Amino acid sequence: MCARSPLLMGAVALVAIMGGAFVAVSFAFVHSTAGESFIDRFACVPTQPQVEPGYPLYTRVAHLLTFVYLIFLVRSGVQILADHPRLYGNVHSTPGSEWLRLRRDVPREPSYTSKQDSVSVPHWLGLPGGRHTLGVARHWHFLFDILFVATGLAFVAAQFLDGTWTRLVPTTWELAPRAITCATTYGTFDDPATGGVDGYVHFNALQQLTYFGVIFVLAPLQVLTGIAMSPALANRFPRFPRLFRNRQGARSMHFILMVGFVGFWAGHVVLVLSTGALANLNGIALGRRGEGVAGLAVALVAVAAAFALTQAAVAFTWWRPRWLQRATALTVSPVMRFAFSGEPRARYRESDRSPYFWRNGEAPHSEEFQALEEGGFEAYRLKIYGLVERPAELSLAEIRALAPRQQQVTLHNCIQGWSGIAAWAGLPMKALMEHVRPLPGARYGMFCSFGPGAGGRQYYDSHSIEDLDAPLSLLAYEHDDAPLTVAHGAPLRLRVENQLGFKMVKWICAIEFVADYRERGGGQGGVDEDAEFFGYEARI
Ligand SMILES: Nc1nc2c(c(=O)[nH]1)N[C@H]1C(S)=C(S)[C@@H](COP(=O)(O)O)O[C@H]1N2
Ligand SMILES: [Mo]
Repeated sequence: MCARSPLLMGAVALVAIMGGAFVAVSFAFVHSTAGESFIDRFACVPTQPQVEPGYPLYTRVAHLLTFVYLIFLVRSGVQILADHPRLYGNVHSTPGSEWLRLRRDVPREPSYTSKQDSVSVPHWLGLPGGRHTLGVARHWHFLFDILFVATGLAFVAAQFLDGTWTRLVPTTWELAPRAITCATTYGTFDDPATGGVDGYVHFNALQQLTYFGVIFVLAPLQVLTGIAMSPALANRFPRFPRLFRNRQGARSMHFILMVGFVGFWAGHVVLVLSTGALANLNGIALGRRGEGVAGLAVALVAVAAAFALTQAAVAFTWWRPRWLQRATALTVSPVMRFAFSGEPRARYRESDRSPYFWRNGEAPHSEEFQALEEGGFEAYRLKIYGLVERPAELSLAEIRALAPRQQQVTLHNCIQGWSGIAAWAGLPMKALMEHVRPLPGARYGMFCSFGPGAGGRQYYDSHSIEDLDAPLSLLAYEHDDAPLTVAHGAPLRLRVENQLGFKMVKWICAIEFVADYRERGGGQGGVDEDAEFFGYEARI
């Protein structure tokens, strides 16, 4: 709380000061001689040719749907943010370098994990609310992404087909000075409509510019910054995340654009209500003119229903979380597998390494593991079994001897939001598989951990043979030129560079090759997939 309220108060103060300054400047401008001649020259009237007055049914429906989608997206987005409530401009996510954070300094003890760093969200704000519920929040977010993009594309296509795009798309630079006149008109608490601009027939210049910006700039940028956070997409198009500097730049911008959407709503609602609410709402909700209360009634019902719908989604989340998980597995995952494929490569230099590398996961505390650790892992044997021609039990020395040590400097992407660059060295999974020779029926490798996972179960996860065969899939025994520490997963931890961090099992105890991961554990492929409902395809 202590960290939060100054931030909130600061934001409120900033908005108040900027609003006050805007009003003052508007009055000064309107009453100056220069201002008067400017307004004479660039009136707040529209610049587009006359089209059919009013809003066709499809516009009203798209408007309503987008409103509902955005509530889903903002609420689930806030939930995802709360899992790592820090925003950075640098890709290292170094504590202390945040430009915005809702969390105190990172404690110095090496056992502190990023999961402990997550914060709780109220159930009326987040979707679904609570702490560390981003697994399910991501399903809502991705499902509504698809709806949002599909509806947006259909709306824009319809606008171009029926010619009403001229209401939105600027066709002359004069729109900018005219929009200034509109803004100062609002700033002096005047309504441009009294000057003869009827919003039902024409948007004024400021409306046109703003709506155009939201639909054709803000929304596409929001999609681009969202997918720029995918490790798999970055492997295929390495220059793409650099448009936003890096993964954290994209994440920061995704947040700023969200604030932009919410700010637009606030301004939009205030202006709709303060410039003839009843007439405006009849136009927006019913597509007709008039002063009746029908439009207001429909709008109120729609807003209440939209909020009720998202609250129902909160309840649905814990009623049928598997359905939610299945819904993205059927819709989002195939798209991700197709579009976000591409061989991972190590594109970083040793000098790019992060000064601080976040840690995650609860270290093993079994007596068996403690004994292994005390003996310097001399007695450790990695068991490889299941659908393989030559099952094996290998000591660390044998693992080192199996193939030349491979080193790679890569970017790690945690599902919670942080990232970091490190050098990992170890045995390529490819070399290990050449040694044990998976049988033709083997399709997945299952990695179990000595450490505990969600719900007190043993941590495990799995990968397809294809992903394990990639040149950068590694059983790491070194981290940044030193033997792997227990904090980072000693004696062995996995690297699969086109996936999110949770798929990279630490403190590996054994590898089993199977025909289908559904036959093991809770059936979802990993402990986080079983207990936290994470999606199996962790490419974004
Ligand atoms: N056994 C085990 N492995 C694990 C986890 C865990 O909780 N238990 N967390 C995963 C997650 S979410 C991440 S981001 C990475 C973090 O690796 P690091 O601690 O070396 O940074 O480990 C992964 N491997
Ligand atoms: Mo993670």
